Amino acid sequence: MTNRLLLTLLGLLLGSTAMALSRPAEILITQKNREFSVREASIAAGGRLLFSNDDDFPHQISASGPGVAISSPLQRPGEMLSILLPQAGTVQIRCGIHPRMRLTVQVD
Ligand SMILES: [Cu+2]
Repeated sequence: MTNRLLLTLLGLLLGSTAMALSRPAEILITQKNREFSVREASIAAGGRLLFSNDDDFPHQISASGPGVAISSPLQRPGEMLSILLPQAGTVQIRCGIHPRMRLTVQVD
């Protein structure tokens, strides 16, 4: 193997590692006026989504995707909810009370 090829492979390896590290491990998402603060998010595998309820009525979050199948209890105003996303893939989040509240999370 030539030195140039080795350097190229090393560069690719470091580049992909840097990309993986740039994914956040935790994202805070607020719920206000029957909306999630974002409709799309990217997070590292093993990361956590934190949901605040900033409305004055309850929400109820469900999450489905690789390694996650959650239907939360009623989340009352002011309560926080934490959801672990253990595996890479696409996770769909929605509110069981307000069907228009949807969020797609890419886990890498
Ligand atoms: Cu809701």
